[in-house]
Amino acid sequence: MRVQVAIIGAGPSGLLLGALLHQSGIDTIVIEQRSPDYVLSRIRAGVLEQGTVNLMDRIGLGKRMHAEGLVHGGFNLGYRNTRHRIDINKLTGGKNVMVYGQTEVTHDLMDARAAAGAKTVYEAENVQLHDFDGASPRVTYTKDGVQHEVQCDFIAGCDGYHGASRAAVPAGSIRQHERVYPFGWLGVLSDTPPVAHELIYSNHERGFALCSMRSKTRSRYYIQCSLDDKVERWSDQAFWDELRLRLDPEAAESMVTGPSIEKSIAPLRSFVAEPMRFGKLFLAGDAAHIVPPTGAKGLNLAASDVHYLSHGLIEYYQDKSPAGINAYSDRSLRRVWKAVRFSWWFTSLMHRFPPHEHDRGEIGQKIQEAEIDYLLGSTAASTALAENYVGLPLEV
Ligand code: RFL
Ligand code: PHB
Repeated sequence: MRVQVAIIGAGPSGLLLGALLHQSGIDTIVIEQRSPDYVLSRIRAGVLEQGTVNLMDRIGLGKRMHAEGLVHGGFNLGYRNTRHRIDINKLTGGKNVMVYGQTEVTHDLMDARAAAGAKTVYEAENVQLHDFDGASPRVTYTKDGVQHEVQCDFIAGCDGYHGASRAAVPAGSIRQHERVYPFGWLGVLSDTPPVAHELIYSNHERGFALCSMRSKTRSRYYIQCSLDDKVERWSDQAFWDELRLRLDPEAAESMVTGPSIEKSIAPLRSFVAEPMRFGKLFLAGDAAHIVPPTGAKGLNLAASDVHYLSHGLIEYYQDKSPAGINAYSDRSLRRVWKAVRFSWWFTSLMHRFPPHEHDRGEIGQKIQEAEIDYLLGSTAASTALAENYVGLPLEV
């Protein structure tokens, strides 16, 4: 088989890229190693920036998102038993975020791709990338015991942090930057009404907690946990008890608990691979970079990568100009590094660090508290937080 662009991975970045290219008449195949149900069972992001919302609108998939998504003009910082509202709408001159789960975004993209009859292979095994440094890239995979080969002009590596695409790049051609944080997040999804109308990010001496949601009847909560913690150690009751201890009295009092429908632990890391292009292979989304979830930036960065990459590829096919694809890596990385900085900063501000951590101990804790005090008392500092939270502008 031959296509113009072979896309590896049917997460948000792969499916979004597929939709944007399809809209411009560019022929693609999406090759995914898991089943659609497996992809949809991963509970991840919940907060979309305006730029991500605009992309969904641009491909005609905004209808359900606007009907079911929740528009938030602010969020709360919990600190010393008090909730402080960050009015992101006012501080950014009218910008908001949209609470609409990654599962729903992926669902909408999968349905649209199927309806358009675009080529998608699920449960592809042994996906391998070949000759992307030459004129004729290829992707091979096995499906139901039969080996297949796809010839293409370009390969988009949208297969996440553990995927085959970045791993196919020779070690000498790629620089990798990484920080692993000394804690993880234990997350619970439950069919209970959210504790508050907007998100609460809570800095607490027992550890960070986040109250988020998927709808008015479905909540998503996280608590900071140690890296060696195990999900099996946390009964639902133990989770609710610990979460309650980390919230202000009003939130603790009004929290509605119920059985968890998903419970998982995620480690936190910052990671960037540079560059994001190797000959005819482009990396996008988590395949190229990871941020800790505190700033809600991962999915939104995947969307901005795909925005730049789709522009470059469309320009290549329609105007015969390689300018956009040549600029892709630098353009994306400028935005990526700013989100890496913001996510690192917000993570450092909100979590409890082990005392032996570099630059922590008692003085680190005191500096963290001074910074929160400063943030809550300074319009300039709150504006910087709000500006980053709603998402920095996309270059055109
Ligand atoms: P994905 O979603 O990992 O999708 C990659 C796809 O590639 C497939 N794959 C392969 N396919 C073929 N061959 C191979 N060898 C393959 N290896 C892997 C995988 O099965 C998968 O289907 O990457 P993508 O598309 O780049 O999307 C990135 C986002 O998923 C990620 O950045 C966000 O979920 C991060 N994130 C958040 N981002 C936000 O913008 N806002 C949030 O509120 C937010 N909250 C979160 C998060 C991530 C979290 N976890 C669990 C890490 C909360 C959490 C807890
Ligand atoms: C979520 O709802 O899963 C979520 C929201 C905000 C974050 C991270 C995760 O910063």
